[in-house]
Amino acid sequence: MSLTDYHIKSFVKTTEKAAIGASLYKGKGDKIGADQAAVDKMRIELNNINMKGRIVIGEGEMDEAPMLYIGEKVGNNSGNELDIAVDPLEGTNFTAKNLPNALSVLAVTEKGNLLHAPDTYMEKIAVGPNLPKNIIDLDFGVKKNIKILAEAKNTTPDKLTACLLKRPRHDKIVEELKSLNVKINFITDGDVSGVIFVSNPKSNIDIYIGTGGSPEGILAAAALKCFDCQMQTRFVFQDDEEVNRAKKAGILDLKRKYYIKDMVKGDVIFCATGVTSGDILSGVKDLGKYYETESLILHNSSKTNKIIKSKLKK
Ligand code: VTB
Repeated sequence: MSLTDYHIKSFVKTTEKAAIGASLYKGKGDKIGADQAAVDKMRIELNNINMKGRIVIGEGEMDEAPMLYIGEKVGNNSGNELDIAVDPLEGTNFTAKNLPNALSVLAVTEKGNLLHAPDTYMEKIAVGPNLPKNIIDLDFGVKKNIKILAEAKNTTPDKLTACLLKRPRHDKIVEELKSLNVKINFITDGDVSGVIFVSNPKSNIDIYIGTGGSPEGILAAAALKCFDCQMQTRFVFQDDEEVNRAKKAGILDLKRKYYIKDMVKGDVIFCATGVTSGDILSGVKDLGKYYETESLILHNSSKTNKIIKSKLKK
């Protein structure tokens, strides 16, 4: 096993430090400052880890992001070759406005095992565990997916809850959900958490649907892989520039539908630390001499799935 306890400890410390950095900006109306603080802290921690790491999903292309850009080498250049997807602050608005569900997130695989997703939009659909394989499909459309899901869960559409980002581009999906009386749980941002909700019976979310950022899609896929959930995605390109970016990233079939196994191969570690308190995790607490953090740690091959609290000295 090449992703070990050492990696789990080191990577969770990375999201903890990034979350603490961002937490200093809670409610200050400065989403850029919050993001920058998370990026700075995350980068310092990543560079302490024994690995030959490479950022595959990051803050942007080399020319647009000075730190944690796609392709940036991280780690102390010893140990395994690893590929890393980072979202130092998922929910910059949440942090700036001190709203729930801001997280610091990353996922790690061995080199070559993460899809190099360009920073474009992506259609996403996801459901929880213990359902027949490949039950949902982006091409079925909303109504068919809902009906199949209700049948598999031995219930009716009106008993199901769908989670989606509140955006005008989702009006048609909302209309179709309403026509079946499906309950809707809107989120304003943060579709990494939105997708992960399907894994958690306490969240009562049966299906996640909609279009959001593709970097967030890959991170969510990494988490769902560890929960044995299902997800399907497809890139949405808005112009030629985005198509070129995708081609540069090695995407040949632009209309391809991706399953989790196509986005995240082999073993994976996923870590998320709460910045503001939310449905999955508590946010960073300032305890005077210490910060207390809460993190979700998932590791596919060791079947690790736990939430830990840490105290970090100031
Ligand atoms: C999502 C969500 C992000 O962007 O991907 C969303 O996860 C999609 O973009 O937290 P639009 O805001 O353009 O709809 C965020 O909400 C912000 O990066």
